Amino acid sequence: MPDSREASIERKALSGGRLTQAEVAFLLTDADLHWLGGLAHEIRTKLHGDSTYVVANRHINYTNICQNRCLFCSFSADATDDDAYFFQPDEIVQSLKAEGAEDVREFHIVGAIPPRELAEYAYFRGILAALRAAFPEAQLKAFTAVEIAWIAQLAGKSVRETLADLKSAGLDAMPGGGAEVFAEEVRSRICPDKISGDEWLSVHRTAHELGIPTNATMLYGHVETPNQKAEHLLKLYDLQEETGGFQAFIPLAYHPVGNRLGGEFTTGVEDLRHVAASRVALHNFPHIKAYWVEYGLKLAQVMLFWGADDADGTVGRELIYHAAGAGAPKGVTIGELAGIIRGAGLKPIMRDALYRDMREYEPVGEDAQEV
Ligand code: V47
Repeated sequence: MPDSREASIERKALSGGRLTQAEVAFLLTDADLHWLGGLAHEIRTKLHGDSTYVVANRHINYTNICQNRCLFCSFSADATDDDAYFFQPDEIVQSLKAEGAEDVREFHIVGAIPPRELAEYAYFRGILAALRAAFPEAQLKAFTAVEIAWIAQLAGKSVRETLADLKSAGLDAMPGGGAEVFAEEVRSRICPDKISGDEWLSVHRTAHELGIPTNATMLYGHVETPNQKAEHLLKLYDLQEETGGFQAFIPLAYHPVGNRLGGEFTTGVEDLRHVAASRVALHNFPHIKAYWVEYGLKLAQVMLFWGADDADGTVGRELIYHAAGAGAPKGVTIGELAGIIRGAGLKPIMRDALYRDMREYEPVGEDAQEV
């Protein structure tokens, strides 16, 4: 007798096999939510037990001046807008020193696509070099594939040469932003000026070949179809099979406030389904993040039982989601995050940007709080 659809998915997800596009679309739409969550939790537990990862990190959004102006983005500005800003490397370092970022293990550095008149190649290299010199203990997870493609154009070099040079300046890893949904029909509606899905994948492939681990994302809840999301996840699955260079996948729920695209917030049930479906489809990715900034701390805590094993970090001062209507705090302490994990009966493990230097969180002069 042929496998039921659920049995076929379970077999592949638990013992290593590529799901079909129809199977992934089923997970994203009609699959029973408890069955899906149970399978996602089984994969998470097989990989990590009750370990749940957190990092002391800071988000650095070096500029919001962007020539792409994606319709879903509430963060970007024109150079002439009142809220436009552009930080120089020494300003970034000074403000981080002023707020006491000495314990930070990961800087997450993402900005925009500033026009050629404003930024030359040396500026981007300079951000990495300045942070590396000022915070030698911290790792630099910097620049999405979209930024890397633009920085290479500014440098007048190939993506490979540019990444190799940025690595020599301190680039340790790359974040997963800018992926959105790879399908051209979606990109032409929500981000027509952004690099294509294939170019995004190609930058990540090159990074992996150079020994730079990266993350991946998918922005859902706007104009996309389940099949387009399934295709997106499977392209990521295939690249991971080829290179093994992805560390984490982060599902990103679209936030509709303050942009030209408009629309609705996703529901909590849709969010649970997307995190769980990602865990099952991307069973070859080591980590799935519950990025609390977009979901809020309580839903992110629940996601730790729906496939997520990583609660991201303290974040510091997030701007992209807060411009788009996020209700979560802008940053939390490592004690608060650890308390949320312990409050769920799981074990908080401190990590660095490369998932090294792992140790269980112990409160130091700061009480863990439970949510
Ligand atoms: O690329 C922009 C998304 C991303 C909106 O790699 C929006 O560890 C929802 O990639 N509604 C940036 N999403 C965030 C990101 C990220 C976050 C945390 C960790 C990591 C990682 C990566 O935010 C953008 C875009 O896809 N975004 N505007 C919006 N209105």
